[in-house]
Amino acid sequence: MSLEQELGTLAIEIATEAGALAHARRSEGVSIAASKSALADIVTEADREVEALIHKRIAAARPGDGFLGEESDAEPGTTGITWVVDPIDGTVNYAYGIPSYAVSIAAVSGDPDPRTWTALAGAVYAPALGEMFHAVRGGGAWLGGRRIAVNGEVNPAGSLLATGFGYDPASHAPQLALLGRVMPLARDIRRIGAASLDLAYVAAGRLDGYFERGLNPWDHAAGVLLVQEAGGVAVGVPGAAPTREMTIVGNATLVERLSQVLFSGAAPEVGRAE
Ligand code: LIP
Repeated sequence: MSLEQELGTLAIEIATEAGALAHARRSEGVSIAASKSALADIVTEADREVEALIHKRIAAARPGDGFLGEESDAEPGTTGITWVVDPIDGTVNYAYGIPSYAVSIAAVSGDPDPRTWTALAGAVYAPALGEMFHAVRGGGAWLGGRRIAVNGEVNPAGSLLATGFGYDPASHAPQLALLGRVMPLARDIRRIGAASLDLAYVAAGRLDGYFERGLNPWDHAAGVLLVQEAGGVAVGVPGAAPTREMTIVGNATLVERLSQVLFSGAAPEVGRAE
């Protein structure tokens, strides 16, 4: 078994157990533990409990690996592998009882920096929806046992795009301005509320494209690998990998058009992308 396959199998196993815990806690009732960067940026007791479980399982299986989780301090490793974890992505959905939330687990090599790391394996598991998206580098992207792929064409009717907004109210006006620039390329917009699922849905062809500013590394680490292994393209600011500054994914043509609009500000011709 290759290293990628070993990491991928472990990611699926742990995401399955962690997702079951999150789902169980949801059914018991969710308590908000604290707010973080803004009043709307909440963490639940379940977020912390699920991340602790994931951390424990990874440390037992692969002592020496690094850990970068949303709810705990970064832990450098000694093996060159770091696990990048969002225990419950879509926390606000989770708190409100909306089923669009997921456990996102990725294993990366190199420095734990999204500008330079190489993602080797990833799993995005939505327990309330019973869907496990997974990929290992070079092994394609999968939904359970079914191979998935991005939509390879730009639809003349326009693209079904997803995006998201930050927790800080001050970020909303500029993010809405970006959305206004993008609308001429879109047939419609979806705001699912969990970046890992937005990315998984692009990989599965359920969305044509997705862009968002302000994502944390754990929001996109696994989902970007899914998109790449599904034949898609993932970029950040022009010439760079996805980071907090920007994440844009889809087929190559759509990503190029989105990047032009988002960074040049030039609105495309009104009407639909050809
Ligand atoms: C969320 C992302 C979502 C974004 C939210 C938040 P969390 O992550 O998945 O796409 O719009 O602002 O960052 O906080 O639920 O782990």
